[in-house]
Amino acid sequence: MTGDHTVTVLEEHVVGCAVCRAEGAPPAVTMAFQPIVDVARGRVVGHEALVRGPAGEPAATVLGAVTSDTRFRFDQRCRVRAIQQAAELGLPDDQLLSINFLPNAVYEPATCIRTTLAAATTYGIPHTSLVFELTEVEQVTDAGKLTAIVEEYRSRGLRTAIDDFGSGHNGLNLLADFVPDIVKLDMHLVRGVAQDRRRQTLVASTVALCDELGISVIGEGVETAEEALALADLGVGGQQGYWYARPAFDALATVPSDRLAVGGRPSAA
Ligand code: G
Ligand code: MN
Repeated sequence: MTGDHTVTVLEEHVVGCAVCRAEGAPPAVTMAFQPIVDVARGRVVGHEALVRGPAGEPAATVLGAVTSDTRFRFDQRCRVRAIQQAAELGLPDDQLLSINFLPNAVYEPATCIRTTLAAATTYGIPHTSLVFELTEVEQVTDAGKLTAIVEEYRSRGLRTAIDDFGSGHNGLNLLADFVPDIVKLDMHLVRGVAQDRRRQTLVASTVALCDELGISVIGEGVETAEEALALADLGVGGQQGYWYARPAFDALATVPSDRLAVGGRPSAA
């Protein structure tokens, strides 16, 4: 398939980066895509690319096979794959493509982004459609580098998000170092939010502080109508989770129309 050939060419063309070129082959990956809904506008505004093994193995299995000798190329491979597959599945120009990245796998921001942008150009995905999600699995070892990455990405019209906000290493302290475009609420805050005053307080406070800083909020892992409605009432404008659609491989999943918002609130159907 020409797509695979192009991925290999792009990966080998990790322009000027000796770090990537020196690494061994990372594990093979494929991507599943899960839609992100804007509940006020009642429409899908983007898709998150979620890494899986070639036979659909879960993300944890794939990530577990990444070593310190392959992490830079692994990160590059995931970005290129996500862009290639999203293009093949017909991502519309006005929808975002959200890609997870390992901040500690960025060696030199300007060089590391070049392969990603080359892939976007090759596959016809507008650079401004790309969102980079900073995952919480690793502590960012160098806050100065993180700021440099975000500034480099922003100067190229790309968006950044803090993933799993509230869990692991992705807490308030990250916002002290840089302001992303998007904060994604960890699903632990979302689970049962409709019945839980404490979670409601945490979500409302996060929305308020994000409003103040000009950051959009997306709730992750929304599984029920009650969670969807409670989040909408708390001002969480973006939502993602099994309630809307499960991650899919063969197509960009659609969201049943009765689950899209009506008048700023998702329908309870
Ligand atoms: O860490 P990150 O948020 O990028 O990963 C999200 C993970 O959660 C993915 O592996 C995805 O398949 C899974 N996921 C997506 N939606 C839901 C959901 O509604 N409930 C649960 N339990 N998991 C979800
Ligand atoms: Mn993510």
